[in-house]
Amino acid sequence: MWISKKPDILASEITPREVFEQRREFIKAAGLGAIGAALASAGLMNSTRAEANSPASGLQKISDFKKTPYGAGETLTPYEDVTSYNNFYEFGTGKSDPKPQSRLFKPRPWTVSIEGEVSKPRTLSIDDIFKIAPLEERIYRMRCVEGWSMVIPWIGLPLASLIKYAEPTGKAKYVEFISLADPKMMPGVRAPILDWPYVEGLRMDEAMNPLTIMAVGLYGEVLPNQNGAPMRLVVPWKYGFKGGKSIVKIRFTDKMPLTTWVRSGPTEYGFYANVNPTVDHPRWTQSTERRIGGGLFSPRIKTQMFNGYADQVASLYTGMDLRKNF
Ligand SMILES: Nc1nc2c(c(=O)[nH]1)N[C@H]1C(S)=C(S)[C@@H](COP(=O)(O)O)O[C@H]1N2
Ligand SMILES: [Mo]
Repeated sequence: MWISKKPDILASEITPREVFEQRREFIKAAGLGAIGAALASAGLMNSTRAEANSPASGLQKISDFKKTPYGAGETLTPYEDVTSYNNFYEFGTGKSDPKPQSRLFKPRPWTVSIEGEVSKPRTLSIDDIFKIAPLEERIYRMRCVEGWSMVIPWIGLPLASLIKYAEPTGKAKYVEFISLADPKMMPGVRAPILDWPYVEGLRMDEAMNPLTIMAVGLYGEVLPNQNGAPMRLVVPWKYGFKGGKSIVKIRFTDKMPLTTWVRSGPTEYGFYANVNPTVDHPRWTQSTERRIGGGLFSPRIKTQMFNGYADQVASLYTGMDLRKNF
């Protein structure tokens, strides 16, 4: 994400990707030269997928989850890329900032308050949320708005389960997701980079769609801080910014929430933010994307309508002009 009125953010969104990739390529080249070639020919070096499947992060493992067919057959983005190339402005505007800057962030204990149009407002602990529904692993493409994408094995619960548990009233037409804004643990929040807290929202039917999950983990472990610990939204047919991180409040409303990016740049970012290769961002094409982790010279690939999930979600937007409702 970036916005026109803040040139520092603009710069940080464009340059770091190149710098970051170059540095990674350099590290790979340096590290995998002679030794890597020897190990590979001796069959001792596993593929990135196998390597990525057992992250040596020290984070708590999640063992009680069911694997689902969602996204089976996709090549996963290596764990290292998923957890070191991030957008999380509470921890800095550069893609490589969140990992080091969130080191001291404490995602536990954690409570989430459920309020607004519900039969009874309540506060849940993150452990309660783990128990609302059985956890599932789902492999989804995370599509980011600047033309890059990742394929991530998320662990989470269907948002629909959490919503049913929350018992919204008949007046609830939208759900608002509010992230933590703690200046003590989040250095970015001490600066007026965005209007804190970060706010996202979905229409109720989008929130209830079976594809939408509240993620609590990835790659078989609890979420790393930089990916939105302890709980973040994942909406696979929308641009990445719809996935609010480190959520502390879920509010049901009768009005469309004013989300952070719409507030920052209403002509650039819409409420819906559906992946749509036929509607360009005012300043860049949205018809192609680059898979992160494929190396500097990986070719751009064609972006699919609704990020490839059209069969499941196109009907949510029947009759809507997707140029106006971008
Ligand atoms: N609270 C909060 N949530 C956020 C953001 C943020 O800055 N703050 N960035 C969004 C954007 S622009 C993207 S692309 C995704 C990135 O998620 P990832 O780092 O896990 O890939 O998180 C989204 N959620
Ligand atoms: Mo993004």
